[in-house]
Amino acid sequence: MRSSLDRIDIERSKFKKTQRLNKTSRLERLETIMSLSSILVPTTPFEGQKPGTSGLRKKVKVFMEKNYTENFVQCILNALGAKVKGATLVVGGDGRYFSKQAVNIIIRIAAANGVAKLIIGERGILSTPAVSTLIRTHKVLGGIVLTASHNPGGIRHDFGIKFNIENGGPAPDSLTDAVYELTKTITQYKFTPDLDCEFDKKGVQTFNVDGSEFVVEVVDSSEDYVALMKEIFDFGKLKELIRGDGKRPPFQVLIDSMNGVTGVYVTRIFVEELGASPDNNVRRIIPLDNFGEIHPDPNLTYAKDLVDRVKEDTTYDFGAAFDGDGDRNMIIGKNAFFVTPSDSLAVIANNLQCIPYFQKRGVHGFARSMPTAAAVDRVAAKLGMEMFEVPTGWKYFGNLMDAGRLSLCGEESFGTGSDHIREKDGIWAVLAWLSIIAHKNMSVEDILTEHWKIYGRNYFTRYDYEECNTEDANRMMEHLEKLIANSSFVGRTLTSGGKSYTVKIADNFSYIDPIDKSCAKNQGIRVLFEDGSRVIYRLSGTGSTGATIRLYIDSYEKDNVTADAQVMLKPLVEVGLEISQLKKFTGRDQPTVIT
Ligand code: VG1
Ligand code: CO
Repeated sequence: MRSSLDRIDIERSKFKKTQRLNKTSRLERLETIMSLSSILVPTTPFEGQKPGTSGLRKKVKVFMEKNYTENFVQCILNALGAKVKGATLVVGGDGRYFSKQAVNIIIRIAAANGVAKLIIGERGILSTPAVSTLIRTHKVLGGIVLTASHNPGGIRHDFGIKFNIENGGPAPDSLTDAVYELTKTITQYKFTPDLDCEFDKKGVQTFNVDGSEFVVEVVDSSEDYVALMKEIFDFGKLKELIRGDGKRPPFQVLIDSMNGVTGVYVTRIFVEELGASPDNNVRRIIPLDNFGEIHPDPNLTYAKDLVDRVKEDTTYDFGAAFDGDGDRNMIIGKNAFFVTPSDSLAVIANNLQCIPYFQKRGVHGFARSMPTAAAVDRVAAKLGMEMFEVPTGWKYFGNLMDAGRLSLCGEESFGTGSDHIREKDGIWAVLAWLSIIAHKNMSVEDILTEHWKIYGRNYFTRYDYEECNTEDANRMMEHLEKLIANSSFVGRTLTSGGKSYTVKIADNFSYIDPIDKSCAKNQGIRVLFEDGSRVIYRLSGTGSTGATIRLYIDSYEKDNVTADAQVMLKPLVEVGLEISQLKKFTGRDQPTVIT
């Protein structure tokens, strides 16, 4: 048995060793033993800490208010209950303004609540898909993701916090509802004020907090994620595609990280692994805490810069962009030929055999969010695959994946992913597309045209009216509710631009999870027409100011598949605006974003 004096000696020698290590190389394993005590800090509730479609998003200044972030983090831990003691959590985000302060707050609150270990991305940087990967590979209780995703960053813009559960996916409604309830009554949070912990470099630090060991492991932001991508895809083939292989010239890609977190992963995967040129094949790959003052949202409006470049420089065969936290993707082909996310999902579904992961594991069902165009449904029907329609938000896919009934899913909002993790995954989607291109040896446009010839085409567009007056938006939704409740609405025919649409079904979408039977109500007004076309109205759950109205238009054409999308969709858009009286309620005659 060692005496306590022996133990003190051991601690001392460890401490000296640490100091030596600190002096010689801060990159080396960093070990600190320090005895610390936690305190209880009195606080009062804040209004409105209600997580939306994907976490709590507010202006940075709101998160900076005294105790605002602390309250919310404490409520997450309270909602998890006894499981928190001795647990491990992953922490990281897209590196936007206020991330480092938030990581420090989380470290101090987690330690005080008896969390045993935090796994933190270097400098607090982890893409949302990388957080999901780490939770799964390390088999931990969950992760705290610091991001407002595609919302702009910087001191004047947005910050966000969300919690992901054990399976790596966003917390279900039951948990976020519990967190929200707790935020209304919180009176104190636990805090370890003297805990100073660096997370700029890889290494392990050990602390003693209230007599228990508390470990912080700072990990490389991309290591586990890159390893996973290498298991899923054939990197040898992808490298041949990008570099050219003697028979084929290099397939010229332009990958745009939009100054978001994916820069870290794009550098590792596309430049270092697949041999893409750092000068010509990638852009905006240094993550900036304000995203260079752009809106890091990969769509035709906010990624116009990429679209213009690919249009101007016809040597490019392919372009892709991601959002701030790396879970969204946009795909374009030569001359900036645009692939709608709904079509992207359908094409990937139709070609999963090009990807080694699915060759090995088989394919077990597809899903899409309700407003996503139904193109993938046609692929599912042809392949005899189970097909699910869930509410907006990635959290609704998780249970189906865990139950082994879902392999591939997507949302019209530029989200695509598979059951390799429990988040949508931008880089994965691009690698999936490149795998399909390498396998089929066809251009993006030819792949789409071939697909439409087989399945017909779901022309799709989404009109966003951002930052509307909240009351106006609510009144418009109430008007729609009343309208569809009227028994004469079904059967009514609406005409515009020489086209007529007869209402077949109209409802407010609700969903019962097939696995845990939980029910999500009021997920958006659907108007479904006799010919299979659809108009959908929802209020966004990710904004931080006012209300954003989303109008989704999905129009199916069996034969006329290569017409101009905006021309094809105009009549149905007009019908959608007429039904909702959007202009009357909001005063808006133009959307702020069209995708
Ligand atoms: C939007 C999208 C939704 C997506 C969500 C989170 O939600 O419509 O499809 O899952 O953002 O994406 P809403 O409620 O604003 O329509 V992200 O990239 O924030 O994680
Ligand atoms: Co995102």
